[in-house]
Amino acid sequence: MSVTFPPGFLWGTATAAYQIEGATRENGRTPSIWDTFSHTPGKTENGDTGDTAVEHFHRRAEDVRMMADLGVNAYRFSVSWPRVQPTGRGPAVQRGLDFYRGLVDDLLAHGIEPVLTLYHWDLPQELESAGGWPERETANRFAEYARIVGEALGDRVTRWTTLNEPWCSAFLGYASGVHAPGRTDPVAALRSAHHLNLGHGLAAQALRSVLPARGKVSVSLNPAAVRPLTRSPEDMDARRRIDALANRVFSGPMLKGAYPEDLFTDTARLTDWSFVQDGDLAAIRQPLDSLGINYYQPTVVSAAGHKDRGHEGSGQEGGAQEAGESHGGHGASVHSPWPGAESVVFHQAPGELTEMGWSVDPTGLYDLLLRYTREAPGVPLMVTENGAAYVDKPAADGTVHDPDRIRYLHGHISAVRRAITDGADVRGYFLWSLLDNFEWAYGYGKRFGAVHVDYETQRRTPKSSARWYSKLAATGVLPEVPIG
Ligand code: IFM
Repeated sequence: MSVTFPPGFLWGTATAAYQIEGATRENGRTPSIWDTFSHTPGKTENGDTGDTAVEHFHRRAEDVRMMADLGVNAYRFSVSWPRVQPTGRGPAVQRGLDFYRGLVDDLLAHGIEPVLTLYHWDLPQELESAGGWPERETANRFAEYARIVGEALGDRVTRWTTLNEPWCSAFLGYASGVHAPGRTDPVAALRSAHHLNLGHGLAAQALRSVLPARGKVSVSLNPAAVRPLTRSPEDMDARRRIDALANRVFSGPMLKGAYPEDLFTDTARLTDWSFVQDGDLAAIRQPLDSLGINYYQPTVVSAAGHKDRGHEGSGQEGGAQEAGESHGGHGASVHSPWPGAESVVFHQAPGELTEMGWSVDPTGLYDLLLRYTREAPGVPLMVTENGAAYVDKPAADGTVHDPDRIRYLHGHISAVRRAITDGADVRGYFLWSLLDNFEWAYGYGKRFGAVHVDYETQRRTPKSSARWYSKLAATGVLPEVPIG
């Protein structure tokens, strides 16, 4: 029986500014925390940086034409804050805004809906030097930047996302230090989580004050599909702790206007949370026009004492959803990204692994879609990231075959369809990623693209998964997985 999606479903691809644009010193752009971090010896694989990335800044028109050839009807991209507002305060740089206006116009001219993310991790370095996300002022700065971009592009962009994966910004950036700015201070991470929440709420309000009535505001979270290793009370408690730190720390204030009490208890020896001020929770809980879910793999946890069966308690490898887990990757850090839950042990979920070492398990996506259907009633969902890294090598004739990725996508997109059948209001799916790109601390070694990039020549070659995805986008019917 064919697997069919509702008419009007968005079939998109996704990228982020620092991972693809390059041109980091052009037109007045100043360094972001990722420029500083990637230029610091030892922080990224091979010392890779986003200086050149895949030259999207200069190949924008070609890349949009390629998307149009693939037939996708949406494109999720992020705006580089330091390209638009180099110091993170004050007036915008017109040439920075012009780049994104041109991109949006190109997309619209090809019938591709722009889905704009304001923050995909590239904080202007100047704001980090002034304290970064642990400081409240950064949330105010973010709201000002949101207003600037909203005013400039609100006439042509309908779908807006405030933050991408604030968990990574707070806990990989400030606790484990495997992401920029590379700090290892658990209290700074908790403060950052709150100020990212506040920044989301203030930015949502700023956007709504300048966007036309059709403007839609969202946020993309990377919730962990956390499973206990066993049903023992200890393992169930490990699950609860990680659920609080990975998921409810954001969904609590954003959807319910409150932090979970157990999070306060679990972190009481670190902080009294007095940085949460009167009025903050009301500011954070803003109506959402949709909720973005990014998903890669499930997270299996147990209480301490299971080290024989699991990975080290830092949770850097093989456990927490997507990045919680192993974004940081290449092994430099021994600091936990889980303040107050450092003793929890992370286990590899069973099954096939991608090149990231992440397990292929679409049921985690299904579970999350049904969970957020319950927790955010009436709020449509979008899968704003899903995909996999594999070793994709061009064949002698130049073609790139990636059957593993097709199988991964087929399994996960089938899970989305099952979730819709079971009551989830999912309106779109965005494949991560359009192009092979800079995979943060892993550098260019991990390829997530549906389109292969030869990093020497910057030549783009759609992989077989891109062709497969294009059939899906054209018909709304899930194509079979080719044999062999
Ligand atoms: O490349 C990242 C992206 O920037 C955020 N989500 C996960 C992707 C794969 O690791």
